[in-house]
Amino acid sequence: MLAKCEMLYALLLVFGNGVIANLPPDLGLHQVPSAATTTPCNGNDCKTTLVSSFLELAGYNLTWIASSLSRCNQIEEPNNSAFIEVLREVMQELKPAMQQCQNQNSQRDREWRWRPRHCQDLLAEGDSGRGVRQVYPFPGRPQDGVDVLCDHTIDNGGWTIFQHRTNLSTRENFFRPWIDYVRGFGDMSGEFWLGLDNLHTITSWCQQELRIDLTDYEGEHRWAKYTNFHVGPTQDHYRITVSGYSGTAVDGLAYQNNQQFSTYDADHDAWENNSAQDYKGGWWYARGHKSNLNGFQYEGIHSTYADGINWVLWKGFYYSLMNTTMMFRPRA
Ligand SMILES: [Ca+2]
Repeated sequence: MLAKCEMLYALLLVFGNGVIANLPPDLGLHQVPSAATTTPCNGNDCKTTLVSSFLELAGYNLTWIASSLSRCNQIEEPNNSAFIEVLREVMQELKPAMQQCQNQNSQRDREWRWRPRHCQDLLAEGDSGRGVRQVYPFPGRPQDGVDVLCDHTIDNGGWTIFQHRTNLSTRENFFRPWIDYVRGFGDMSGEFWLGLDNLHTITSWCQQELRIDLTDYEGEHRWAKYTNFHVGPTQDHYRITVSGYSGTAVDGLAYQNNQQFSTYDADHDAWENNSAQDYKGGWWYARGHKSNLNGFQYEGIHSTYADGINWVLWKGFYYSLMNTTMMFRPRA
């Protein structure tokens, strides 16, 4: 067993002077993760930080590292011929702890990769069709799953559907309070809203694209696609960021872009009135809307102003659509 000071000093020399590349490969120092070895390094504090992070990685506890470092800063430099031998012994001592650490990391990686984060992960694993699947979208919580509706039939698949309206006989009430829109509601075999908390979590992984499909009561279908879609955190009332439109439906979300989400009991719109109350839905209202896909399910033409399932730039304020689907996937 090497003296603590000898070991620490050898490591300080290696990391502090950046000499890893010139050392024999059998020492095993190339296995040290890059974060501990590539930081530009000048001065004793920096050397100490690198050695600390390496020893912590190898399984030594922080108290041991701190007390050893404080007692070992006066040591004499060993002569060059002995240095490699000292280092070889150091690495022999550290290797089992490093190996254990690496095994734990790769086990975690395997479990994480095995669990899909979203529908596109499932598609990559060979999933097909359309249906309810379980995904694990929470970083650092690989055990917590969420049911989502995946679609692999539209536009190359990999979509996570978060909103669906349809004229099936059993219709869902979308004129709901804040807490329902946060948690989600409905039935994925019919009409539903996935929930703002999940929307925020899953759209925060990386850049997402959004697709919206719309059908009217005459059977005409239109679509809108956006290359950038994000839903902000609860503290920002799930603010929407959406841009990069293409499609056939005309851009019905440009007017709602950068707005917070509102419901009749949580008014975060940009208007002195309460849009969610007036337009009977939950949405990213501004001073009103140019789209209202969570509005009341009138069937086609309605006489009341702007409170149906409206996509205004296509059908106006007095026409409620038959089917809507809103879905997202990581941008390729
Ligand atoms: Ca208001």
